[in-house]
Parts: sequence; structure tokens; C-alpha cells
Amino acid sequence: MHSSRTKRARSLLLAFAAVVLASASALFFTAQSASAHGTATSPAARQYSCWERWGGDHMNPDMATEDPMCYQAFQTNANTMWSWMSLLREGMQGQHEQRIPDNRLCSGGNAEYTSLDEPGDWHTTPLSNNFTLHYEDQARHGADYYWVYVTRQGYDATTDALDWGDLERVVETGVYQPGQAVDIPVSAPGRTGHHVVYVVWQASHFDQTFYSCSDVSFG
Ligand SMILES: [Cu+2]
Repeated sequence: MHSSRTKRARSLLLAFAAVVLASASALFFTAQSASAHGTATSPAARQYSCWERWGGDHMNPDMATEDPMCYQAFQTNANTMWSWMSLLREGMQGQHEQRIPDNRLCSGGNAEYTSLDEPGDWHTTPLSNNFTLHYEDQARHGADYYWVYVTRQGYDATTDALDWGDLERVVETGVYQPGQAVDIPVSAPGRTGHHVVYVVWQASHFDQTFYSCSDVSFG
């Protein structure tokens, strides 16, 4: 009597522990996959650049004067930086240029990232007109394609939010396999000064698309 009751209690406990373990690992898996997508890291996307330079020191008041665009981004929503790898949209069916409105390109129309649409004196990466774009695919999604755009000469990133008409699409890649390094040669001749490199990453695991703006200075 007594021992069978103990047995029953023990097996209930085991069953309970199994459920807890299973849901904990499901949670862990979700957190892992959610935190592991990617973005352009060189030249660095706006949110990655702010995270890289200020993520470890984001309460520093000097940011307001030294790097006002990162400052406004942290003030608006610090998750924009903590989730630098999750600037994505789902189910776009390849209609990036049709479905992302002008002035919302840098956020991809994703409400968590609106501070990135603000024009201003974003920190730039100095580059020559022929450069290699490195994209970090943390999640090993692979790619159906990458589209790389560069702003036209005359565009002013400090006063004008990005429109499709400001851009020239200079690269359309083919497929990248999951785990393959993504280093894309880009040529953007005839440009000097502050420009924006805009990247569309169509991931391969399902219809999930990532957008990013990287500020560069040519010449
Ligand atoms: Cu993903």
C-alpha cells in the first residue's frame, strides 16, 4: 500500500520533471533561433554599428554629443540594438520594393526599428568604391539571394530619409548555402562622401527577409 503510493508519487514527479524539461528546452530553442538571424556587419548596419560601439556603454551621456544618431536610437528603443540580428519581415513574397514604403527602408517597415529611418549624421565606415560586403548569417539560414543597393551621388543621408528612388541596385547574388561565408564584391563607382549601402537578404529556410542600412563614406 504504502510503497505503491510512493511509487505512484515518484512516477508523477518524473512525468512532471519531463514536462518541465521539455518546455524548458522548447523555450531555449525558441530563444536561440530568435536571437540568431543576422545582418550586414561590414560595412556595419546602423543598429549593429551602434551596438558594437555603444552596447557595452550605452548609459554614457557622451553618446548624445559624440554620436547623436546612435543616441536617439537608444533613446527610442534600446531593443533595436540588442536585437540587431532580427530586423526582418515575413511573407514578403519578394515584393520588397512594392511593400516597403519610402522613408521606411532602413527599418524594413518593422516598428521596433523606426529610429533607423531617421536621417542624420550617422557614423560612417570609410570605404573605397570597390569593396567587399560581409554579411553575418548567424542562424545558418542560407540565402535565396542578396540584393545590394547603393545611394546615387547627390543623395544626402543627413537630411533625407531613404527612398527607393535614392538607390541603385548594384548586385543581385545567387543562392548561398547554410553555413557558407557571405562576402559579396560590390562596385559603386562615381560616388564620394556619405552614402548608404542597403541590403536585402532573402533567407532560404522560409519566406523571411532582412533589411539593413550601412552608412559609408567613399573617397
Ligand atoms: Cu531567422
